[in-house]
Amino acid sequence: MRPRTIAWAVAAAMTLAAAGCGEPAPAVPGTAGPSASPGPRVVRVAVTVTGGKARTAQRRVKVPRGAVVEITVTGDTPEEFHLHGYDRELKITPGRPATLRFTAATPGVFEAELHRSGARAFELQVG
Ligand SMILES: [Cu+2]
Repeated sequence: MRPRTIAWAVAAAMTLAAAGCGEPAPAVPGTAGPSASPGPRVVRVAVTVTGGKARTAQRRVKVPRGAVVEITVTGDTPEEFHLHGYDRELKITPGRPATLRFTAATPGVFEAELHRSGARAFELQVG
């Protein structure tokens, strides 16, 4: 008798723990399925960065699971925008809006921050 179930449990725990900054996020499958509703909802978030400070209409953006999220970031200095959890990044060039588009398939609260200034942009709440 070999304790194979223990190895399984350890592997599962390690998978769940991998959610930190800079670590690769688990693959997020698309939401399109045979019973998908007529077109996903699109939620747009505009972020403006001036003087190292990020401004958004809401501090916490709530979206339903499965919605398409479109984040547009405009900055006055070179920046790096990072959405944790989904682990998506945007390189910001001064004066040029950059857009990130993805399907919010994973529920939870995810922090969006700017790496150069260290400022928190907003929190994305899915589900
Ligand atoms: Cu980060």
